[in-house]
Amino acid sequence: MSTNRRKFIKTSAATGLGLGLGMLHRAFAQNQDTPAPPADIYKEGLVLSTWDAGLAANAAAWEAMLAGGNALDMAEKGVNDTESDLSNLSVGLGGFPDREGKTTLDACIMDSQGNAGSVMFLEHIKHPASVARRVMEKTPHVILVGEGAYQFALAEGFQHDGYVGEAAQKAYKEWLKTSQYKPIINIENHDTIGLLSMDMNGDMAGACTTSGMAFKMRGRVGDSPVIGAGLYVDNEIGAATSSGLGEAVIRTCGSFLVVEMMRQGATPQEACEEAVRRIQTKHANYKDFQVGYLAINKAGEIGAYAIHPGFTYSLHKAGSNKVYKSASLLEQ
Ligand code: SD4
Repeated sequence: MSTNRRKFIKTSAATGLGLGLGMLHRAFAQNQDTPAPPADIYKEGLVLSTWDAGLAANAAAWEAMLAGGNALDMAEKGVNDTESDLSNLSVGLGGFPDREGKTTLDACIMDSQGNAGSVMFLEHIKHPASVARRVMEKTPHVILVGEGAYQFALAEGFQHDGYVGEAAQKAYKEWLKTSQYKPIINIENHDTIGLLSMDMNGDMAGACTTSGMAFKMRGRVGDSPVIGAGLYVDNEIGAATSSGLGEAVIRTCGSFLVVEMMRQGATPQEACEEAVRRIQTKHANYKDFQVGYLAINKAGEIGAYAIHPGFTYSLHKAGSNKVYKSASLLEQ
C-alpha cells in the first residue's frame, strides 16, 4: 500500500469518518498493488447465460470444461452452440436481417487475463464469437469490423457461409410492407446469448453473440460486441453480460458498471439491480424496452435483473442445468 494511502486511512480513522469508513477500507484493500484473492473462490464450475436458449449453450460449455477446457473455452464453445442453431432469430446466420435484408453479426469474448476480442458488422461467417477470440489472440487489436473482420476470418480459415434464413427473410418481407423503423426491441422476443463461465480453477470468462436488433439500420452495432457494455470480465471480481436494447446498455456502460458495483462490495444481484436502475434514471422511455443483466462473482454467486418481467436465464451449477425467471423492475 502506498504511503499516501496509508496516511489517508489513518487520518480518516482518526477523524472518525463513521459509517462510510468500512466501505472505504474495502475499496482501498481492493486497490492495493497486489490484490488479495477473495476468501472463497468457487471451484466447481459454473455457467450462466441469457434466455432459454442458454440451456443448450450451458451444456456445451460444461462439456468443454469436462474435456479439460478452461473458462475461455467454455465461453466460446457454449455460445458456438447457439450460433449453430439456425432457427435462432437473434443469433448467428439465421438471425433477423437489417433493414436492407442482410444479416450482420456482432460478438465479443473476454478471458480471465483481461484480454478481449470483438467483431462487429460481420457477414457470412457462422461463428463470430470464435473470430472474436482470434482477434483477441492473434492480433494486437480488440475490435475488427465489417469487411476487415470478414477478410481476417477467411485468413484464419473460417469459411464463407452463404446461408440465408427462411424464417428471418419471411419476417423481413412482412416488415417491408410498412418499413417502419422503430428502434425499440420487442419486449419479449430476444435470444441474444451472453454467457459467463467459471472453470474449476475459479477463473472466469465470457462471450456474447447476436445478430442484433431486427431490421436495424445498416451498419448499426449494439451493445453485444462492445466490451464493457454487453460483456465485462474481471477475474478478481466477477463478470457481467446483458441482453436487450443495446443503445441503453451502451449509454450506461452496463456490464462494466455491474462489475464495478461488485468491486465496491455489491452482490451480483444488487449490482444488476443498480445497473437497471441506472437505465431507468437515464431514460424517460425505459418502460418501452427491455434490458436484462446477468452477473457472477468469485464466490459463485449469481445475479439477474431486468426492466420487464419475461427475462429468463439458464444456470448450470452444482449438477443442475435449468432455466429461471429473472426478477424485474416493473411488474407484469
Ligand atoms: C442488441 N443487445 O443488438 C442486442 C439485442 C438483443 O436479444 O439482446 N437481442 O442491441
